Amino acid sequence: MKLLKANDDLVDLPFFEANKSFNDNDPLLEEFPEQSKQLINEGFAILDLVHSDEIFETINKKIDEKIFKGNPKLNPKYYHYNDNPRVIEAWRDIKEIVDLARDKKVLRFLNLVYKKKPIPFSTINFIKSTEQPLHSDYMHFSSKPERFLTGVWFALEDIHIDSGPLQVIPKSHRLPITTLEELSHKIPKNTKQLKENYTEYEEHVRNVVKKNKLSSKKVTIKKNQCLIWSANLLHGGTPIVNQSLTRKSLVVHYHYDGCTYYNPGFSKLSEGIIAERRIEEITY
Ligand SMILES: O=C(O)CCC(=O)C(=O)O
Ligand SMILES: [Fe+2]
Repeated sequence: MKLLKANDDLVDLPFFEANKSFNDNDPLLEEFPEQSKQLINEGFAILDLVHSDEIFETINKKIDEKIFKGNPKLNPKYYHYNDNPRVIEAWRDIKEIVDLARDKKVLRFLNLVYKKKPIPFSTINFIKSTEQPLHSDYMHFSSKPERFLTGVWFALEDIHIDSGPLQVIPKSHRLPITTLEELSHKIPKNTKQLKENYTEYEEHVRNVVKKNKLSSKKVTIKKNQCLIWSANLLHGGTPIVNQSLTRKSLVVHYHYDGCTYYNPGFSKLSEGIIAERRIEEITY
């Protein structure tokens, strides 16, 4: 598989993304021996958490109330691949989501891996599979220096194999970052053009996976576990086999202190166009 490109701004990348080894006495290796290895080599890691059952019951109840009785804030329609809602930024109303986004173990792990303070800044809640095609979240949330982005997918119930679990492509985090110019795209002028670009990007990802003969892995983690993926790891929601099954989960995205954040869908770095993004830290 083709690894990082020369122009992938190797300077100042997160340590593990630049293929540098951690010192033997680095607290990361002492505190998280398995998970650090997994993240470095495979691009994702699974952490066990220690919350009470109550927190999951409360979040699931409040999300149901938002969806069925309230007026939930959703991702735009063009980022939905079925009728299942993607509820965004529910942390503003549901304190227990902040508890998960600021989970001490998750923050400690990310801090040790990236050597910068993690900043949770976005949440999405799901009750069923999105069936979203493979993609990297770095196509949505980019940073300078590059690759200071992590996604954490919290299982809010035990995930059933037939519910359309999340899939990941192990080792795909090592692939070069895909950019608008690489796909010969223009900066979109409206959401229709944005969607067209994105659909081509999804096709590009399918081809990359095929060409590199990469395989996919379904993630059936349990309540009180979370899956952590690095910036460029390909992942998506698999098709639902049994429509009666839910797949309650929460994604939190983290950037890191002291970086610049930008939206790559509206940026062209070769022309010096960077669509900077302000982020708001998720706190109480
Ligand atoms: O949970 C899923 O099906 C995919 C979610 C996802 O990829 C995301 O929100 O970034
Ligand atoms: Fe994603």
